[in-house]
Amino acid sequence: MLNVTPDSFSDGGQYLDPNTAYERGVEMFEQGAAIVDVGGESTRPGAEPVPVDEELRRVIPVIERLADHGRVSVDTRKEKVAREAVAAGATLINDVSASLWNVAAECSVGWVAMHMRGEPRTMQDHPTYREVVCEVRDFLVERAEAARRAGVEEVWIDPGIGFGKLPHHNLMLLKHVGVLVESGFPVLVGTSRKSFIGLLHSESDRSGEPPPPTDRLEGSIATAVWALLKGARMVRVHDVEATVQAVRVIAGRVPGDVDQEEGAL
Ligand code: HH2
Repeated sequence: MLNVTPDSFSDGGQYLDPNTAYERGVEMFEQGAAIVDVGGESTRPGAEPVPVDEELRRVIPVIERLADHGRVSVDTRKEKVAREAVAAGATLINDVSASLWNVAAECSVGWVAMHMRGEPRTMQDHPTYREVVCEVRDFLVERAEAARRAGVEEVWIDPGIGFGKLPHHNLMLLKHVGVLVESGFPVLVGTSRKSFIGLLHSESDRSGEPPPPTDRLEGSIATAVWALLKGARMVRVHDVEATVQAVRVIAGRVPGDVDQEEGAL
C-alpha cells in the first residue's frame, strides 16, 4: 500500500510529496509487490472524509507515473476518483465501501469488495455481530455476485480487518478465513500493522503497552502468512520486502530447484 495522505494510521505524511510517493512505489515493485495500491484518503477509525478534488490531487500524479512500472490499484470510495485513476493507468479498484462495482464494470477493470460496518468516522462505536464470519461472508458474496452479473471479471473479496470490528472479530475472521475462500472468490486480507496486532504484541511486552504501528512487523507477517496458508490469494502490506521474503519461504521457491512444488509448505 502507498498512502498519499497526511493522516494514515501508520505511514501518514510520509508519502504526501508526489515524488517521494512515486519513489516508494517503484521501490515496492522492486521489492516484489505484485500491485501497488495508491490511496489518498485515510480510512482509519475516526478519519474524516477528504473532498474529491483533494483526493484526486493526491493520487492521480502518482498513479500516472507508477503505472509504467507495474500494476497499480486505487484505494478509494469515490466514483470520480476511481474513474480518473483508471484513466491514469490503474487496473484495479480497491473499494472499502464495496459499492463501486458498476464503475469497475464500465471501465473493464478489477474490483475489490471489502466489508466495513458503517463508515470510518464511527465504525468502531460498539460494532456487534450475531455471527461475524457468516455475516461478513454473506455480505461479500452478495456484492461479488452482483459485480459478476454486471460484467466485472476480476472480483476480490476482503473481510475488512479493523473496519467496524473489535479485536475478537478480527481474530475470528482470520481464524476462519477459509470460509471466505470456500466461496470461490479470491480473497485479499489486510492486517498490516493494525491495532489488534499491537494489542497482541503488548501481551509479550514487559511494559504492557501496545507498540506503535511501525513496531508491529512480526505480527503483521505472522497474520499474512497465516491468511495465505489458509487460502487467501493476496495480502495488503506496508512492509513489502520483509513480507515477500516470508512468502517466498512458505512458497518454497528455491532458486534452481526443479522440484518446486514438492518443497512448498
Ligand atoms: N485497510 C486499510 C485501507 N484500505 N483496503 C482493503 N482492501 N483492505 C484493508 O484491510 C484495508 C484497505 C487501512 O490501512 P492503511 O491504508 O494503512 O491506513 P489508512 O486507512 O489510515 O490510510
